[in-house]
Amino acid sequence: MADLAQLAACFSGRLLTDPHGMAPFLRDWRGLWHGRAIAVAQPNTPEDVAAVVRWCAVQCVPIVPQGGNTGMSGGATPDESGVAVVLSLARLNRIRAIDLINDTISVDAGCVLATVQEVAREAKRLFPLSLGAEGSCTIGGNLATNAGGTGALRYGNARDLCLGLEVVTAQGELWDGMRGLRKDNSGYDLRDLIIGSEGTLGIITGAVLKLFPAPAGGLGAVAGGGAPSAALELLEVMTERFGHMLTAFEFLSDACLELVEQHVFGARTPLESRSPWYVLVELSVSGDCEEAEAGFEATLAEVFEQGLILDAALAASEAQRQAFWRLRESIAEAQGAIGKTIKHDIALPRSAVPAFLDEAEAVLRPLAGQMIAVTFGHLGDGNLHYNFSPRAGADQQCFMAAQDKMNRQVHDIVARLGGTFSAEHGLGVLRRDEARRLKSSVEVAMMIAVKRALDPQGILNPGKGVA
Ligand code: FAD
Ligand code: 2HG
Ligand code: ZN
Repeated sequence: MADLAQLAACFSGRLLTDPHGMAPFLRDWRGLWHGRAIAVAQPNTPEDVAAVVRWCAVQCVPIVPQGGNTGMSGGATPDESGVAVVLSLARLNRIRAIDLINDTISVDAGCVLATVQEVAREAKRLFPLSLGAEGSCTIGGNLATNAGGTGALRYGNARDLCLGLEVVTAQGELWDGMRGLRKDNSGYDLRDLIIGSEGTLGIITGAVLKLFPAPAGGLGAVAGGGAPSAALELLEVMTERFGHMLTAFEFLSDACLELVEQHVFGARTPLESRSPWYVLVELSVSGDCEEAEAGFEATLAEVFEQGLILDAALAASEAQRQAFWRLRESIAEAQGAIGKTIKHDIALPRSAVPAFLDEAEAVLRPLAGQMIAVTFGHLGDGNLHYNFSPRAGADQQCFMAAQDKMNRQVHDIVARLGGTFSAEHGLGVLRRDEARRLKSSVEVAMMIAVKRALDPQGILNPGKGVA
């Protein structure tokens, strides 16, 4: 039996062992996964994180790193065995430095994403990672999952926004890789190995992040259309006309809009008519906002004339633009409000999206009486959340029983069309078995070799990810 008094004495911070205090750390936000742990450690500094890991390494105690606990794949929840320590990074929340000449910000891993965005804004810069959970998720969690979000079309995923990392190894050593370098070919890229590894290869304690010029303004429009292929044609037009000004191209079906209108207070479509799908298009403007707005409006009118869209609304104010975003960002919450959810986080070459939607609909048609498709996502990145909810009155357990088979059916179509079953939320426990089924044996073997080399005892987030 591990000596928790010894653990408590080896670091500064807080050690929770009472069931009430530990409870929020032992379940995910959807309530889909529940686990047990011997303790929740909340160290104050990177050195304290290293001390906790050293203690765990000596005792051979598994560690489950946790940031804001907003993950979608169960990666931050311990298993039922009750032998792990949950290692919360939330107290590591200092902004360490901002360098406006290098355009970088150095932060502790437990900094909340919205705080980093705000500090950048105050310095007249942009930190462009943006997602619905930004008020609670942490930079460490964003990097550990290589989060995408709504700005990835223009600025890339979390990986593309990170120049350096500070990491505690499985042996409890602190690696200082806090380099603000845009070029560095001095060996294997350990930073990129840790990013996206979901706490299975090392614990991120700090990061150097890229900053960008803050745009002078933003323009947002919601447009409705018929066939999804028209949404892709619209994307092509917007890219040709506006290039780098195009910062988001988000997709939602009418079922999503209905859900949000029903379950999110004050949410209302800005459009006069209903359409099978909608896109939320955002342009960021650095020069003349009025000229850009006129060009945006003229383009929307043109594509309407061509029949690519059936209706459109351009935000007339910043408040209206925010209201458009609220419709999009509230889908996860609205879907949660009607019960259990089957989620897919797939990505395809954008050109293959219409074929995927047709094929998946045909394969899943026998289930249509019991469940509603809630399809939305980051169409600009080819990333769809091809989700399902039970129809009103349907048995939730029966609904969830369909999950594994449905996952396989959806992922097989995705694989055939050259896509991936895991785009931005990570594998966690949700997609671990699918990773083993769908990845080549060569790829899995290389991943297992990396895991064994960096974490030979297998104490970092065991049971999560492919290895
Ligand atoms: P956690 O949930 O605490 O952990 C996630 C994983 O990272 C776990 O495996 C955990 O062990 C590991 N981890 C956490 N911190 C560390 C660390 N410091 N070192 C090593 N490992 C660590 N994701 C997107 O990509 N795009 C979206 O648009 C998006 N929208 C979302 C909207 C909502 C409403 C919600 C609830 C979630 C959304 N997500 C989205 C999911 C997304 O993965 C998380 O919000 C975020 O990236 C996870 O950060 P976190 O701090 O909450 O991590
Ligand atoms: C989003 O894009 C998030 O809103 C959540 O990634 C996706 O709820 C989901 O499946
Ligand atoms: Zn998403």
